[in-house]
Amino acid sequence: MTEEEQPAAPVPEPAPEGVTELAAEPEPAPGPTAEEIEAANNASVEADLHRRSRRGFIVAGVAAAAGLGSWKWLNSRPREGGMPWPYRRVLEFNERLSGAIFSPKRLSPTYDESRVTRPARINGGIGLTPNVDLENWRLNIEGATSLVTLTLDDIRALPRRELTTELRCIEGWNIIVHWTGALFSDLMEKYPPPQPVRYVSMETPGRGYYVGLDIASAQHPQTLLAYALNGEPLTWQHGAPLRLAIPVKYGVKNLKRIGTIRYTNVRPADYWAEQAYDWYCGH
Ligand SMILES: Nc1nc2c(c(=O)[nH]1)N[C@H]1C(S)=C(S)[C@@H](COP(=O)(O)O)O[C@H]1N2
Ligand SMILES: [Mo]
Repeated sequence: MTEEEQPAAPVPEPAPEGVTELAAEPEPAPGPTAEEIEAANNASVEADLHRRSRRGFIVAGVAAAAGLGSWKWLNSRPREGGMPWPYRRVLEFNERLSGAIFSPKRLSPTYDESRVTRPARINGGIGLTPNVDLENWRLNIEGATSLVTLTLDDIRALPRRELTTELRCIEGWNIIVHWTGALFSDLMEKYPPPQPVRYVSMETPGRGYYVGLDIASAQHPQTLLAYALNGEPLTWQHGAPLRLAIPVKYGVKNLKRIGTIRYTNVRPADYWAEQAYDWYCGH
């Protein structure tokens, strides 16, 4: 339905912050209660979670909410952030759902080390240069309580983790790789942001390549800051001296040669999302 076709019923403007809304709202037409919408959504989630893509679900969710009441009812609801609240609820609900999809409980499969693909495939050199100055390389953390500048030894001092997992490229190939490194969550615990944050941004020195991560994926128990691949220190093509290994995401998010890590509440820019790939790029 287009803007012009919408019912003429006046749509109340949002009340200013802190002001109780007493304005003459049309007598509510019979419609579902917030609880009924929530219940209907929850029921459809359980049935649909494994069947639908996130995008498909947003459409289905809006359609389900719309189906419960009349269009008129929906559009006569007070607005929050410029849209009638049932839509806002569905969007918030979908945001919570993507949180559930990236639940820390969902582990990516791991493999016996004998299954490692040798040699590891090399793909994507954006933001990399052959002559990496390992002596002068530093990892900067922005958005922590104070500015943090770390050496590779600082990363090596964190508990050492090993993981044999799949690296999946969006171009359609997979290899099995063995990573050695520190858990991002251990780094974050040692150098925390002053307040909880929703996102982490990572970029190469000079920001030739950059990725944005939701905080749940960054803190996932398989997300590593890796300094070795298949038992050898990283070569420059694989992102020396330190790269991201995030097996719950496609290869594009596995940023090679991290220069800066930033905690943020604003969804960070992402190199391939800007080229119209899905921002989450989970699988
Ligand atoms: N800095 C940087 N990191 C990057 C890329 C890139 O172009 N530049 N490409 C990504 C892509 S698309 C893939 S599939 C993986 C490949 O990692 P590999 O070369 O170690 O196999 O790196 C990712 N990280
Ligand atoms: Mo990739």
